[in-house]
Amino acid sequence: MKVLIISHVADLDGVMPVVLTGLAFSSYDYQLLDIAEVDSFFLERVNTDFFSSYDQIFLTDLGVSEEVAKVIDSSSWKDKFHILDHHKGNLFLNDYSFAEVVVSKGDILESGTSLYYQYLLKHHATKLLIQDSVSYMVSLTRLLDTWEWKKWDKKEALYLGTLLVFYGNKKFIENYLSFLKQNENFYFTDAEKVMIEADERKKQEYIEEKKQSMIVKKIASYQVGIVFAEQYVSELGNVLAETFQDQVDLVMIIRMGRSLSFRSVKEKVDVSLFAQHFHGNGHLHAAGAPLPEDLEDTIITHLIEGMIE
Ligand SMILES: [Mn+2]
Repeated sequence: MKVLIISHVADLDGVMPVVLTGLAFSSYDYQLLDIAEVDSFFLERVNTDFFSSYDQIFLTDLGVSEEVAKVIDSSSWKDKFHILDHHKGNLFLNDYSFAEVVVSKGDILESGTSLYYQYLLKHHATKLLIQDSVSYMVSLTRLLDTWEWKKWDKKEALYLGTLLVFYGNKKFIENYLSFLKQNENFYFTDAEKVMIEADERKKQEYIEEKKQSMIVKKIASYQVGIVFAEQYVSELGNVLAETFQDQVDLVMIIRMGRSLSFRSVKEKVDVSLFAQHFHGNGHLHAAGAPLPEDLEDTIITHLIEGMIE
């Protein structure tokens, strides 16, 4: 059986499904995409034999637009296709037989990884998949992605996210595939512990520096704290939203060349709705949006126009 897994490039919850795929199936390809790339990935291949060459196709921690969902629905391979996602903006996809979009079950917030793991246990359980080390990594991923780690102060979840940045997606996948095949229990190696500790210090400095550079603007009736940042985006957004909750309703992080991130800690501020102003999507207190394609060009042009002769 040959499997294709398409998942979110941006974080642990997107990358972990690839690791799970490697534990469940012997033959698979993977593709990690940004939200803005998903639709064109399907549209460019739907009229070729690309998808029909696989026995199962999974899309995790991501959704497609209504337009693309319709195209897939009339394709010959729709019965081999499964979407497992937890973004509330994608709930409309549940109208299609191939999608399972679940934000929460009872009071448990789901994540792309946790939903995919449940699916695999139900339909493709292997000895490896049911190991403690695997279910533990899945739970850390869910805790990180839903920011529930905070409730239990489960810092290991954060540290696993740190290791993903440290290794990079490809190396992380290779590393944990072999780790999980050899270890029934999860642990960080001594080298990883040293790295995590050093990174914790670096992160504190980075966050302190960004606190000083936040710009506040009123956007669509909200006071928005804006920063440019490349690293620690989720944690930074949450720290800023918490630290400045008297001044701002939400925080917008501009990650040049990548995306916009929105965070809030206020009960009444739904950043997934705010993100829609920027063609984005997400959850109540954490959302994202693509950047305009011409943004970098616009900035460069602006700089050149401002040049002194
Ligand atoms: Mn996710």
